[in-house]
Amino acid sequence: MSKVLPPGQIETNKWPILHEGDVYKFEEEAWTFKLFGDIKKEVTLSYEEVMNLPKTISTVDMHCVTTWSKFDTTFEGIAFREFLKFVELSDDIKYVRIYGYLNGNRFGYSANLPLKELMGNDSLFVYRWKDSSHDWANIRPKHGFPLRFIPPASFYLWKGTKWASGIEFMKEDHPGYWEERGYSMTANPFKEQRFAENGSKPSGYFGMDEWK
Ligand SMILES: Nc1nc2c(c(=O)[nH]1)N[C@H]1C(S)=C(S)[C@@H](COP(=O)(O)O)O[C@H]1N2
Ligand SMILES: [Mo]
Repeated sequence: MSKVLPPGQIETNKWPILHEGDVYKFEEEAWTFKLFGDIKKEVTLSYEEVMNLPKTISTVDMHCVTTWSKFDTTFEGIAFREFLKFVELSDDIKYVRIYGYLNGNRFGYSANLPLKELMGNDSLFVYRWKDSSHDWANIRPKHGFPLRFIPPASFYLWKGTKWASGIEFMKEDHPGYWEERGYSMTANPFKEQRFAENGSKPSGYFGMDEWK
């Protein structure tokens, strides 16, 4: 694995916990995953339907905009592209927002990403992980159980929605939760795209930050 630390980042071997608001409480019967937006027919998948999709195992680097980077975490999950089987996308669909839980609202958090960057094995909705000091285990509720997105390493980790609830398909690039609050639409750690190019820098970083 290539170990390239993006500018302004510091390596950690722990997996910090960082998000806004409370931790989602998973109940299988109530859990659904929605595909919606600029598509003809909205699709709602049950937990069982999602878990029956083909699995992918992938080792990725994570780069958080709060300056920590963690290399070589291995995840088991469902590749983003698996969900495209359920929808008919017109050629002008270029962006998605990946939604997740925030303070009682299953769709309260979102992050926008370009569709074409998400077709590889490094673009995964994950539920299990391991690294050099941890054997395979489910990801903990605080990391987004039962399902959380991990973006390719060419995006800062806020694009990795925890407690994922669905994918919105879009023709134009619309900002997600942090992008609306002054963070970068494109978010490439290697180009240090931390903040919006135009407009004022956000006053602080994120809410909770636990180094475990
Ligand atoms: N639903 C949700 N997902 C979220 C967030 C959040 O506040 N809510 N924070 C993001 C941010 S800023 C980061 S850095 C990562 C952190 O993931 P981790 O706590 O598993 O390291 O989750 C991202 N996903
Ligand atoms: Mo973050």
